Amino acid sequence: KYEAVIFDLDGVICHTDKYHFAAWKCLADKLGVYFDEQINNRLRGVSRMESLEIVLENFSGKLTEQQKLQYSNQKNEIYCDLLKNMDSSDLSIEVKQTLDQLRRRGYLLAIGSSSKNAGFILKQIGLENYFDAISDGNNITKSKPDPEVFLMAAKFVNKAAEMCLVVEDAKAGIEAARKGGMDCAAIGDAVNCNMADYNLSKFSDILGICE
Ligand code: G16
Ligand code: MG
Repeated sequence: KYEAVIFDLDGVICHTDKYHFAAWKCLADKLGVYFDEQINNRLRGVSRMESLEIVLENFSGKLTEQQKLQYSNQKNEIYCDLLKNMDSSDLSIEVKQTLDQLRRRGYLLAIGSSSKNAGFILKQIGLENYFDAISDGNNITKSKPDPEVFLMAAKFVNKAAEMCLVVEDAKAGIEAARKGGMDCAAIGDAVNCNMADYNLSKFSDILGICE
């Protein structure tokens, strides 16, 4: 049924949540803003600037656009420093074997991530040059739930939306896939929103869908 699989990166291929949390927490503490894991969960799949707006919901002061940019840059510097801790051990054997198997079955494999750091993360976990295409925060103007990132990924692998299956861990990503006319499989927290075509209990379940 499908010819290409488009994977979200953070929360699907690997887990960068704890680094995002640590970096946002650092910024929030500096601003004297309350921040916890629950607020961090709302940032999944959302762009950096939109994430900052969510972090600032509990901030009473007013910031100029320039200050916001400065703060989001500060968060990103802390985050990128933490990403240096990642290595090939952050790519699970299950994920790697599943990807290899999909490739053997003839599927094109792409990344569809909101992150501007996708290339660096892929390099850290040893998947640099692995995917047939990478669509990420650097080639889009609107982030999830807008379908742009997935539509670009489909375009990069030269497949119509109906030929693509999206794998996502965030509600914003499931919405994006649906708006783009693609079927989607939810994994992790996204299973709870009950909006996907398939709910995966583990990554290798994709092999049951893409036979
Ligand atoms: C990821 C994360 C989001 C993050 C976004 C932008 O999206 O899930 O929490 O805000 O990237 O990241 P950056 O600040 O590195 O550009 P995805 O789509 O890979 O799950
Ligand atoms: Mg994600």
